[in-house]
Amino acid sequence: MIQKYVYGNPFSTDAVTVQMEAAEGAPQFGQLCTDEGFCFTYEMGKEDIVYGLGEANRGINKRGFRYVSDCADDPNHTEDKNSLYAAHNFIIVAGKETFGMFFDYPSVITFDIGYTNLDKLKVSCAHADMNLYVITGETPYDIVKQFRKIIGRSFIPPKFAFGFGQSRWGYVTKDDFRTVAQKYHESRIPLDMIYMDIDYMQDYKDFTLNEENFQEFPAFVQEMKDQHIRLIPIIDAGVKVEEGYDIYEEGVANNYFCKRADGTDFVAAVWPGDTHFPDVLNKDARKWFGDHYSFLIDQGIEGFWNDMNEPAIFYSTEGMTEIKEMLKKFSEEGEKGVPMFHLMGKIMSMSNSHEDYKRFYHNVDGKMVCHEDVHNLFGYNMTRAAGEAFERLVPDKRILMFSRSSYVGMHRYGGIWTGDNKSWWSHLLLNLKMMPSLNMCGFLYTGADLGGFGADTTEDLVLRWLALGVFTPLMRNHAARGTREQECYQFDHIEDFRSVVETRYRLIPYLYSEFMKAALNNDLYFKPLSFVYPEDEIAVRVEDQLMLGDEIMIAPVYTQNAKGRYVYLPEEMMFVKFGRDGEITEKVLEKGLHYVEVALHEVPMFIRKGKCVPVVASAECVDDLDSTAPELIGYAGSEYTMYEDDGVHKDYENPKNYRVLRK
Ligand code: MIG
Repeated sequence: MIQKYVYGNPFSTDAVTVQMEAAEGAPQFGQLCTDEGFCFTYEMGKEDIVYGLGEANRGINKRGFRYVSDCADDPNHTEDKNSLYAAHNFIIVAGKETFGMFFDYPSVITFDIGYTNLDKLKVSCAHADMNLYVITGETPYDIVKQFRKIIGRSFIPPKFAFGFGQSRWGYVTKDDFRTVAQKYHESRIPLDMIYMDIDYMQDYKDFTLNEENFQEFPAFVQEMKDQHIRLIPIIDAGVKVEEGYDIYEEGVANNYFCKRADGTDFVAAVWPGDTHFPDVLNKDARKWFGDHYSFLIDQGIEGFWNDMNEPAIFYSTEGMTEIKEMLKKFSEEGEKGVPMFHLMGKIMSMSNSHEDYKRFYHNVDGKMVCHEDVHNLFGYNMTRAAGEAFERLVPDKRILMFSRSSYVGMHRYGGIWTGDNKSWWSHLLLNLKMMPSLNMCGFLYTGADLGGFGADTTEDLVLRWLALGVFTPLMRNHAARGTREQECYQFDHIEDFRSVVETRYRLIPYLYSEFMKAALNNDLYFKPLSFVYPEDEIAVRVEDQLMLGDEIMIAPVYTQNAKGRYVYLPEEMMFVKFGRDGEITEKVLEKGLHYVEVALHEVPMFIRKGKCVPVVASAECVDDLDSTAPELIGYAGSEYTMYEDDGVHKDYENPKNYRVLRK
């Protein structure tokens, strides 16, 4: 059952798509106070587990830390960080009492989950203006499904988006892209997408192409498609301030940019230098910005990634003026005028500052709303601008879209990549832990930068991380400018990479089928073990294994120099290893703890007792996969219902999309 409570004057976020009457009285759980801001407290049982929060730091069980929904462009995801790029304010308390809560609040909100006091849950924010949804149910899994139902169907990408993608911030010319395609081809490693980072634009201007490097772009898009490669360009949030640039001129003329209190357009410096932010909370501006994606769609582009949409700000005009004044004072009066640590502090804190978020406004149905009060909705609405535009521009076709920043509700318009991780083993594990939480909040098409974005990677880290990426809907290798090159062909054992990536392609019919079932039924693609084995006291605390779909469990190796790992089996399962040249080894293991050996080129997975999984031959790309007669691996006598469609159109409800395969 779901009850909605309304406090004060909530901003309408459109996160929830179902109309609900507000309930009288107070939620049956915990204490709620709206005297000074909003505060919800709850005394957790010693054994309670808290799930949720989607893209957030730390574990599947969120207990023992403080998380702050405050969308931030921070590329250092160390263990102490409270905020990442997203705001997914849905939690489930499971134990003594079991319930879910969605705090539909568009600005900064803090979840203190046993941080200040070991057994206290405290959720608080500055204003008592909120829609609060309280969900009760038999199990956390049941609660998640109820929540998913009220927030609407998750974004469904085209099928090619289940292929492997290569990205790097640093591909500049057509030849850079051609080289990637060619090297993958020569290495006989499947590839479906190459991502275009900011250098494809002219001076980092949205909806432009670099004039020198991308002449005759449609022909180039076609040239790549002839090699079964789709180009996926990035779109940044800020629009460059430059006279004569059409997007800038249109935005200024129509008041489509975010404004200062005095009505002038707010200026934030990002990659292009000074920019204005499209006011994506204004319906007209949202339509205008979204329609511009047609610039690339018309040239053959079928997918995008939206970046810098927290929105990231390097500095604002106002912030820079303050720094200049401090510097002037420092040069005139020295330490006495401005202590050095003060000056340093000011410079260090000028990016992504809430001082700036207080300086600009959105026009929401004619009302000026301070960005600070709706900060967490920007990335959501930028991606919504695109999603709504795709519905108008190409209503029958699916377009790939994923975003860096997000809020619940955005899951209907796009997926997520989890931003600037590092080439650290700990981030491979963080990637794994984040996946089920993201699913709980509606984000199914998700993945991390495989191999790690920042810092120099190593061959074994990329291989182990890809072996996890085999199972994440978004499987993309991406790295930052200046770091070690990490395309699969950059390393000694190309054949190892081939085995791992080919395993992905062999499993795509299954992974796609499970993804589609999850999307169409508001279900989870990744689940914690506890959702399937709630009675198993060991399983409920497992943080480094996941259930995928209804058939398998995954347990990737995430430790350097390990020959394998320990795996806990809550029931008998078939241990499957994908090796070289299509080789598959199978071994039934009984319930309990096992050490399994996994070589660097192998991909391990576990098939649940009595289940089977379809596997096909690998191919160069998704479009070339032949799924007419998949081989079934797993338990004899079992069957699998496979979902399959053309992967392009939206004929989701057709019963012909299902067929039963028997082993
Ligand atoms: O300030 O476009 O997260 O994936 O490569 C960095 C350059 C901007 C951040 C994204 C990353 C991308 C990078 N961008």
